[in-house]
Amino acid sequence: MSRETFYITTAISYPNGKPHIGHAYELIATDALARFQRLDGKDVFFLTGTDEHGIKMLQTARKEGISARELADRNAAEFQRMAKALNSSNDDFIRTTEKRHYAASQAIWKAMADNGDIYKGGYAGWYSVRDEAYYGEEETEVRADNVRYGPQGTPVEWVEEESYFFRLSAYQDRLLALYDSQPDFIGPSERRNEVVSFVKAGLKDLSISRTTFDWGVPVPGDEKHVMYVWVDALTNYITAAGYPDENADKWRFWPADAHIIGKDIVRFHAIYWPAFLMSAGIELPKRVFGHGFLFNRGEKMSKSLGNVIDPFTMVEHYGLDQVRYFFLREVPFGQDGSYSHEAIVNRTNADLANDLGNLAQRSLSMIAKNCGGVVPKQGEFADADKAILTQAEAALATAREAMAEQGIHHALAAIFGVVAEANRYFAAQEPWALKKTDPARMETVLWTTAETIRRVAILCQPYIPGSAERLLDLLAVPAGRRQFEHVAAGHALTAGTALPTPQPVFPRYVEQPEASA
Ligand code: ME8
Repeated sequence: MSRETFYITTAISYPNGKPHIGHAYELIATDALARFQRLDGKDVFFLTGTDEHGIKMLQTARKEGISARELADRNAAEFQRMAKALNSSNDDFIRTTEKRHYAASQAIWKAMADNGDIYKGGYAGWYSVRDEAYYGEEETEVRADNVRYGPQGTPVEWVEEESYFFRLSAYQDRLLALYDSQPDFIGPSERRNEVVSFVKAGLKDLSISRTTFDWGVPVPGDEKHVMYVWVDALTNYITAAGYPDENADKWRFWPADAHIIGKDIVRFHAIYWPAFLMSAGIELPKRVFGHGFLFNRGEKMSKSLGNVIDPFTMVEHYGLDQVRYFFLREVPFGQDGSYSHEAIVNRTNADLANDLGNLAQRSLSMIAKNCGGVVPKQGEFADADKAILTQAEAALATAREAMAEQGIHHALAAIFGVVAEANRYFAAQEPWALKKTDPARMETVLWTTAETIRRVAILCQPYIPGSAERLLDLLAVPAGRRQFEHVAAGHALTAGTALPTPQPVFPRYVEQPEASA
């Protein structure tokens, strides 16, 4: 029987600059969501990539005295390097300048045109180069600096050109019916409410081609025009699934289960994208989730790092799983969050180094010293043993529910709730004192602790994959027994299994003396 599929995407990033922390955040979160479903037995396709067309790319390239393609090549390589550095498990990396993407973009254009939804007209309006979007006059304002700004706070200019239009206005009722019949289509609910009121206010037809530059996908049949960058950008999600070849192997993944994007581009994904797909007769994605924005709290991260730190420097300095853990645990997914040196150090030292790391190191060292370096024998369980083992097993169901609605921080809270409880258990049972008074009971306590760590480590894999793998190695858990189905008691540690020498997995962050300037 074929497994259930799960298709998840990030936004595709503009490679007009190097990747920043916001890009890293989105990729880490989406990676955790993808890994979770893989560990839960699904057939997963996880896509990320770069959005390489549009006037913004051209302008940056001109400023740097290179071609748009050179700029795209250089920075797309940086985005790919970031995906590696973050241990992202994406199955594909799409670049919108690829041939396969031109084919898909032109195919969806033709399908929309065949449906009667594309017509030629003239366009004049307030255009923001930075947002790659036109705005209505009422959405703009002239500020004290005498410059007109759009709703995202970026400058707009008056642009007039011949343009093809998409009949977005014809989709108002169908979109409202979609939000109504599929309340989960947009998350979190604040984002949903914004979109619903925006659409209720009425939709204007959308200008979807440009003639003032040629850095884009040519409009089929009228090559003087290139497609508006958002038309081709959104299409990336079906390009990677093999569109327009509906017999492609990857087409089984469409419709996508979730598009994970930032809150600033929810409108494009929850209004334009479903309207394009309806017009082209293609199934709609199941969910669009807009996460929050990350802000540096404004303080210095450290003297040696300076204020602006890129994802590479951050990972090098704090450690990859520390960075992943911090963002996923600290920022409620869907809300804005801030980061600072102090917050990263506090969070990772408390949860990873102290709670999980110390518990593993202390219990495994005791096993190495007192149980001959093999998994100890569990005797009869006391209530306290049963309680912690049950809590560890139950964390899977809690995490599953939370992850199904992108509640990444809720899942981690449940898992690290088990870790906190296991620490209380270990302290209360005092296995070191049992060594003399009741060695059999000591073995049961150590077994219970190690087994709890096994369950927790399996559950931690989506978030801190490298460290979770090292913990599972220390417990000699075979590679084929690390899926979520193996959290269950039936796959528990077996007494007598030889264990490797314990090694600390989570180093404590120690403040380094700052070099004097
Ligand atoms: O919007 N915190 O590209 P992009 C969190 N090419 N997320 C952030 C962020 C921050 N400070 N800054 C940006 C685009 N993001 C388009 C997408 S999709 C078909 C086309 C998020 O490079 C942003 O919200 O500006 C978006 O989801 C992603 O990073 C890429 O942003």
